[in-house]
Amino acid sequence: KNEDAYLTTLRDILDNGSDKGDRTGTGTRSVFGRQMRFDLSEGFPLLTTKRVPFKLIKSELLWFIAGDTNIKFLLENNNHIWDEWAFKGWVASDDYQGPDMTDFGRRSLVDEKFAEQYKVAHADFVHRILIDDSFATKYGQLGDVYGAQWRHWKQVQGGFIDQLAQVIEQIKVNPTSRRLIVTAWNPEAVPTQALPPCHALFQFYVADGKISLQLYQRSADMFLGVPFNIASYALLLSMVAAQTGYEPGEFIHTLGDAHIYSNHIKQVEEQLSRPMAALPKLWLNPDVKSIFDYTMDDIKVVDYHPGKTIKAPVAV
Ligand code: UFP
Repeated sequence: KNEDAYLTTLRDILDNGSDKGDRTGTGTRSVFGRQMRFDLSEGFPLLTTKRVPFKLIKSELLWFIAGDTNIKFLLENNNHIWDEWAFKGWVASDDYQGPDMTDFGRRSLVDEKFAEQYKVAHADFVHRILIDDSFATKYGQLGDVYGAQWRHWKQVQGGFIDQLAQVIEQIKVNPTSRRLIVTAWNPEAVPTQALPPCHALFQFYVADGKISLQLYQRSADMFLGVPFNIASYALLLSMVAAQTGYEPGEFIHTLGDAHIYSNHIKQVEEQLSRPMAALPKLWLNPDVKSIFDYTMDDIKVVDYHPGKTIKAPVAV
């Protein structure tokens, strides 16, 4: 019930996880292969044991659904969750003339003077994306991230596949299908990607008037990433349900490497000590007639009464 599935998995990792090194050099406690189930009839799974910023989840999902891969839309919505990936490209380019930003993520955690330089360079970058269209076109572009894979998957023989439009059409005309899949994992692209897709593949399932969604997430930052991922896919499921005429059933979150970073352990303990509140409700504007037509105002979470935010450093 509520967010139990999430909290139980956190506890499981703390108790049973292996200490494991990782790409970022931070170190993790990790388990392999877990599953969390959220029945959407019990409420919308936006965690209540800490505040999760739903606005960011909403704008990011609308950005994916639009097939957009340029951070400009996110910045216009005051959403900075993808900034680092675009910033990386900018500071590595010949056009960048500022102080050396190599390894900016880790250095800004340990070096205060550098952290200040990074803050200035980052603010300048964001500002230029917002005011300069040609700069945004060149340096706001993230390449093949979710929006591209969901809406315009590149075919080997040329042309594109709109996986999201196709899967929604298939749900409507062939709801018993066992092939209702959208994939983001492209082995040809992976070697060129700064961040290969974490949410690699999802599948829909229709029975008893309800539609469910299962996600396979290959790598799961349980404290910072996963609360976003749960809400994002629960929202996607709710939107697809609304557009295909089914009730939302379960969001099933299957995890590959499920980890807690070593610098998140204290925060996790804090969260586990907190009481759960009732889950909020989701409101979707019933007048919206296509998954591609939702705007920020058409999606709202109501009766959300979470505990305070818990801050933790992001591993990049
Ligand atoms: N991560 C998530 N959810 C996401 C996302 C990233 O948990 O939606 F984009 C985390 C998982 C991991 C890191 O800690 O980001 C990605 O690193 P790697 O590619 O080495 O798995």
